[in-house]
Amino acid sequence: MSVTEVINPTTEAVVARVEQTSAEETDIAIARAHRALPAWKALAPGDRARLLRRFAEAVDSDVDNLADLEVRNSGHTIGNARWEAGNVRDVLQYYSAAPERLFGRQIPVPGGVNITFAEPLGVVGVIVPWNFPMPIAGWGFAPALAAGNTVVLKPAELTPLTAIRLGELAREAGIPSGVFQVLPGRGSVVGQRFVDNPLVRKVVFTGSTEVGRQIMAGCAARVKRVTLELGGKNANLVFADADLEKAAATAPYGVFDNAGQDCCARSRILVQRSVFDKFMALLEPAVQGVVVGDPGNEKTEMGPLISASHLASVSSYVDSDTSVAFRGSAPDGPGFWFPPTVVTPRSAADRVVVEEVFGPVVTVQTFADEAEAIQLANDTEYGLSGSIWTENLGRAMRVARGVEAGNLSVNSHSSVRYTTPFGGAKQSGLGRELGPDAALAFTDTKNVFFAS
Ligand code: TAP
Repeated sequence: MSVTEVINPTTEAVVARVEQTSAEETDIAIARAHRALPAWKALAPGDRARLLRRFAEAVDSDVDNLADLEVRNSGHTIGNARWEAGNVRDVLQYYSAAPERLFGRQIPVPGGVNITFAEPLGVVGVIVPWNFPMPIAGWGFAPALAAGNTVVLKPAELTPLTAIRLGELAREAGIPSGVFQVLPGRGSVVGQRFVDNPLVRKVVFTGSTEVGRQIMAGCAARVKRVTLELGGKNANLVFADADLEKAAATAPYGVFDNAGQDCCARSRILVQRSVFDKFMALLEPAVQGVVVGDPGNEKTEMGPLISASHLASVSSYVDSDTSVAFRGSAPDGPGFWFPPTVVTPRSAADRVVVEEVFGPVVTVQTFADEAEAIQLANDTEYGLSGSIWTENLGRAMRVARGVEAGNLSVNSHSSVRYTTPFGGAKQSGLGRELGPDAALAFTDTKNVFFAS
């Protein structure tokens, strides 16, 4: 039995030791999930809905504990961590309405009638990254369970604690044995079995584009359904006619939230040239005002990075050649700290402009007009999210239609609302999560002809 030490990124102390699930144990759990299917699927929709609501209530009564675990395991600020636990509750509540709304259709045909049924797929494997352990898990398992599937979930090796607790809460809420199982372990072991074991009928993967490609290839070999939520290099477009004070005051939170470890981080600010100086003058105090420190403190706005190796990776983007405009602060001492950093790159080909840094580093470039703004925003292999700041509604509409990304916000940095679809274009992903159709995406349409 191999055991992983879970490290607190704020103190570098070991907070837990977690047993890793082996490939054989993963197969046993998948077989258990497969055996649990018929009863879960046959449950009256209203009863499945009631169990999901009980699961939501169990999460609600454990929000403070879950949040505390996330602060210690992931270094998330306590305010964010409470929101994240609450998001799992809300997503469960939202999809608890789905079992009773998975309608088929009745289609008139010659000689009889056709009826369609939304049938659950079977066992669904959910693979979660370390940056948002709770919400990303919930966005997968809640609609999958609602549609009558059973779920095996693999948290990231670095951040398994809240997922393990969610598994316990599901059991306490009465979710039947085998219906929702959390399997901590390595991606190359547990995650790979989700891809390779034929009893798993769909893989929901959130993580890097590189691993996503491998998952997609593995699923293609078995004609297995797959949803991919991958990386981002998102633009924050600020036009001269925008409310510049608001755009500058909120820009740090659009990129430095969760220490920039966010696929939706607006890590490329693109400003109309005529207001560049004014915008930078407003941005500097906003960046220096970001409160970086102990994530357990209610006033803290940004905590540490997840690990020593991730700190080394983020640091590699800012060296003595990098043109740093200004920086915020970060504590000394133990912990994987990196200060909020604003870079004015020398070229659009610089690594820091092209690659997903996944840390608190933002580049600022300029554009002349709408056409160049759209061209720069699209000059990336990614297409996940982005923001457009302008007071001109027509421009907002034109630019939103022109930017190739799955989720855009006008005069806001909001990215994910569980009531609306979420997902990426280009190399940012495949398929959509959340929104009113997500439970349906965990079903297959069965078409039955009845001769009259
Ligand atoms: P990855 O290294 O891709 O890991 C993501 C998950 O996949 C982890 O649970 C990992 O397990 C597992 N995994 C690794 N190799 C695997 C394999 N061969 N087969 C199956 N599973 C495997 O990403 P990360 O570094 O944790 O997360 C950061 C990335 O996620 C960023 O690119 C970020 O943009 C992206 N992200 C995207 C979104 C959305 S919604 N689009 C949201 C959050 C994050 P281990 O435990 O072994 O690492």
